[in-house]
Amino acid sequence: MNRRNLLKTGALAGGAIALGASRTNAAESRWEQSYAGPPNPPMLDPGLPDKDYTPVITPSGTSLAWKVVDRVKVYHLIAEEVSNEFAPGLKAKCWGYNGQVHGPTIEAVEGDRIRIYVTNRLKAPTTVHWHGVFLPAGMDGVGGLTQRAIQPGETFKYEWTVRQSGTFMYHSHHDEMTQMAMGMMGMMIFHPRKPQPDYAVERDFAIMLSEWRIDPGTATPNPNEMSDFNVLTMNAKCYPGTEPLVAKLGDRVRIRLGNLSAMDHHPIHLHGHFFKITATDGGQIPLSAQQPETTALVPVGATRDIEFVASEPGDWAMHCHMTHHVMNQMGHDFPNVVGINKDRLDRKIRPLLPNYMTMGEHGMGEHGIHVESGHMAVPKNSIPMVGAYGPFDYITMGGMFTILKVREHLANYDDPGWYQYPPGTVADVAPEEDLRRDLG
Ligand SMILES: [Cu+2]
Repeated sequence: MNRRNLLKTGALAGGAIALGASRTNAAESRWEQSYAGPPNPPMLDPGLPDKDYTPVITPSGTSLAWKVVDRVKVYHLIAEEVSNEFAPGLKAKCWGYNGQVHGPTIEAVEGDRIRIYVTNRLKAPTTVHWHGVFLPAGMDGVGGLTQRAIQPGETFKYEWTVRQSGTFMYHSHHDEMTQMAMGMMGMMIFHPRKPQPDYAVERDFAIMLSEWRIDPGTATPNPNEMSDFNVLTMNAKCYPGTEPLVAKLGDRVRIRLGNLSAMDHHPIHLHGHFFKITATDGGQIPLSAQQPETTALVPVGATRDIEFVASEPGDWAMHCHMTHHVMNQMGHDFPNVVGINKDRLDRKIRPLLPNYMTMGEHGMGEHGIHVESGHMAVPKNSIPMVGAYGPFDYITMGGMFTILKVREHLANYDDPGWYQYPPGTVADVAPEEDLRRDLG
């Protein structure tokens, strides 16, 4: 039962006198219970995929498998070391769950009784906290406060009845700074038991935003970093490693964004469409309060659901709008050389460092091209600071960048490749006759 229904069925809706009905509702609803359902929700039969809900898509990831034992949905999370490829050319030893970084998306349905076993195969103790979730305090997973830590080799059991719907997250809540920097997090989606008619979408994506410090040439994230993150990821991938979001023209699309970065909020910007932010990890946003946006700021420790109709064919960028968050392994401790002729400097340094090349007199966009064309060596296990070749030219973005691919015709939702632009619809060199006519 969502908040609106709770209001409708509660005594207050019927008791409101005509004159002050809206004011009474507003005043009362400010003090509604701080959870969507009753305190002891009835346990319902397990909600089933494609019958009670449409499973979400976790680009570059999966949902956690479950089985039913005596009407209870049973899940098994295994915390362990996992080698993660952030993008071709960059791998690191991270900590994740069930062989994945981040952990698989956990899906359930309002009213489900869920039992989650957590096995710790790390060498360090850990716990799992269920972020934004209403549950008995002893299931909250805060190391030291609500439970003792799960020691290496131990398996703990978490169990509660799902009394809400929406987009949530899970993450380690023991030695948070280290364990979350190493990747120990995942998305958690509860589908409504009786969805409103407008809940259904054709494409429902879940994306976790996070940030890492991995020095070029090393293969372990550095959890001690506080400000200078150099690998910015969506589902633990940085562009060009991110999987595109594919939609058919006219599809209703929901993107569930979560942010468990150590230190940074991310304004996620979508090209070619507007969307509405329909929910946070606190619940649904009333229709009357949803405004059209093209950028959703996702603060650390929060989720945002954005929804829109994929109404324009094309390859549309979706990325964090902080420009340093669409860079890969960028260092920031070098002088500003924009506009400086660096040839003399390079000639002086090359006898000492044969491959030396000062970068940046025309900006950083050229860096990836130099690397890919072999002019410039990068350390082993590192990626160029910027993106990859696109259909026209070099895409000078890496990091927290992906592509929404909207197509008129699709046989399936596999990556359809680059968009084929209708003739005459691509910006290009202006023809002489146009220049004469319009600017002459
Ligand atoms: Cu960002």
